[in-house]
Amino acid sequence: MPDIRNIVILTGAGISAESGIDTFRDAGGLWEQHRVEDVATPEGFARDPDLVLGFYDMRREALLSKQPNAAHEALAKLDRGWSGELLIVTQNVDDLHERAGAKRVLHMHGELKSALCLSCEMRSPWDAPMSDRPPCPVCQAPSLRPDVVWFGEMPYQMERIYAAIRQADLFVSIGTSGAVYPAAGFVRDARELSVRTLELNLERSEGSHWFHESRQGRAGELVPAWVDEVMAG
Ligand code: BV8
Repeated sequence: MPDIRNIVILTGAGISAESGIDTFRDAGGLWEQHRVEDVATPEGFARDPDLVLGFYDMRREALLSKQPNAAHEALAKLDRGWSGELLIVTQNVDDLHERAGAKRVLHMHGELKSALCLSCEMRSPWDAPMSDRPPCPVCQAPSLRPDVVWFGEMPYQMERIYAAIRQADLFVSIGTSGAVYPAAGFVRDARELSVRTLELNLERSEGSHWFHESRQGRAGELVPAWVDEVMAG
């Protein structure tokens, strides 16, 4: 890859699929079992907090038995060995990038293992259920919600993401359907800034036509191969 110094990587549910974590839109995925508006919106939470807390309790509990896969490991290897700028912007709320050893990770849609208190607005590391309304570790109020970004809520650290894209030489999208904004629009922002763009995904996505190059295959195969390629210079 010619003179690549600064890289932004966007990951989606597809990078965790081979770890056994359901994606959203594949057959049998999360959105097949639940309507988005019922479990991933503030309105859904207000309407039925038990349903929403139970949905995230189930996903948080399932995550405890999952392991990073070869794709997460490869990105962690890149993170350790890359002397230029690198930012892994993940739409995923799992912690598999971190458990593989990646450091330069940004969770734009929050994390299953974080709790947000509706009373004191503080965030706390969290890996237990919330359905039993546990006290906030900071203010003790029984008012914790999952620290994830629901539809209609502002994703986290958007300015930092756009700043990284402005500095990037390469934007790589891995395992995402390109269906949800603003993440799905990053490739266009990159193109407008003459950043080179690459997609690694099981199948063509809604945004494939925006990429200079789009490779189809499993992340567990494509990502390690691409990391070796980019580290070889
Ligand atoms: C906002 C966290 C603004 C929670 C998630 C009309 C037009 C355009 C936009 C909108 C619109 N109406 C509303 C909007 C905005 C809305 C949106 O985009 N809606 C869509 C449905 C049209 N967006 C929002 O609301 C966002 N906020 O816009 O705020 C704002 C402005 C001012 C003030 C306030 C607010 C917030 C969106 C965030 C929602 N939260 N997740 C949780 O996890 O429960 S979204 C969730 O789905 C993910 O985080 C991700 O972002 C999104 C898409 O999922 P993917 O990761 O792509 O997974 P998916 O299953 O779809 O695809 C998997 C892919 O992997 C597939 O392509 C598959 O082929 C591939 N794959 C499978 N296996 C493998 C593989 N690839 C490789 N290897 C494999 N083995």
